[in-house]
Amino acid sequence: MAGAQTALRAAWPPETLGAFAADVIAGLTAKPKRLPPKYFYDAAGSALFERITCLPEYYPTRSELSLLGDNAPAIAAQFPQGCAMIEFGSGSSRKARLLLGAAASVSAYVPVDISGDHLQQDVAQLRRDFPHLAVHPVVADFTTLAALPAEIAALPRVGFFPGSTIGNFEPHEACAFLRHAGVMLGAAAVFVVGVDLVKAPDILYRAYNDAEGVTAKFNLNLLARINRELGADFDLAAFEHHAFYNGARNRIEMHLASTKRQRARLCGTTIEFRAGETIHTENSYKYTIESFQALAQGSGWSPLTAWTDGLFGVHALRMTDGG
Ligand code: SAH
Ligand code: AVI
Repeated sequence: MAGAQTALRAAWPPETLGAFAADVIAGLTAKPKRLPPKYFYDAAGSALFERITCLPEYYPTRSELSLLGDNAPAIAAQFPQGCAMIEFGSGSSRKARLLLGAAASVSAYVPVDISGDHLQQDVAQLRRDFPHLAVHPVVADFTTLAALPAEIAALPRVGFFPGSTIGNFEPHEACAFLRHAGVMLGAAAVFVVGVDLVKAPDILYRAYNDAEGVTAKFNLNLLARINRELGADFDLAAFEHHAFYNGARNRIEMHLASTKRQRARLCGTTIEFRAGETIHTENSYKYTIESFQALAQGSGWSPLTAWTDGLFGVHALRMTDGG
């Protein structure tokens, strides 16, 4: 361990390592070990997430697509004429297409995503399919994004945050993000947020432990990415995907569990693992319609409408005056 401490000091300060390396070293030297879920989404991780959305066990995408498809005209009716729609964590923009198809009021679309290659590919197709729409992609971390494209400065704004990506925040972070989005979207903005519902634990368990093992690959890709980009030597065969429902906290937890006592090297640092020790890679919080509305209200947003099929909720919120 003394060697690891020395190596760790040699690798600091974090600004010399880049944000990814710094976050990985900070997370893997913390107790318990953890990694930020935003790093799942390199090109390989984004492709694996797209496969997850098609799995029979992963109901959230099917539910939300059908809620958006059925209610797009009612949702679009809330949008001001000539508005810009800003989507946070747009992925394939598949869900935005449903709203864009129903909302002639949207004149500009700003997909924001951390996964740059994925975003550029989808934007090219979107421009072909919606030739009258101005599309301004932004490759950025939406939690720290300070400014939106200058081209939409004069337009009223609506926000779109589907997929229950808000569930990947701790509740206090979700509150901070909703406030941050409120500042970016401006007074009287409408915000459409997709949120997965609390439900029977066995349905949740299966959604994150699919029979084909795609979610396991998505989880393990985080270590594969660290090997690829930071030259680490994680033995992927010696880590297992663990996902379970933590009922006390209404969240699915994903971990990578070390199957044996082992060590890995990255950026001059040695990380030691006990047999069975885990890296906590993701939380996916589940809300009731009411608990999410309470969170939104405490974060400067008034609930307008919620559409649900009993599995998933799509919420329309309006910025609370002075919120
Ligand atoms: N909205 C899509 C994709 C959800 S997956 C859907 O509903 O199916 C989560 C998406 O958010 C991914 O595309 C990922 O790249 C992006 N993402 C995750 N964390 C992010 C962050 N901090 N900043 C920007 N994008 C992020
Ligand atoms: C993007 N996010 C809402 C997904 C979720 O369900 O928490 C990510 C995911 N993790 C495992 N499967 C899907």
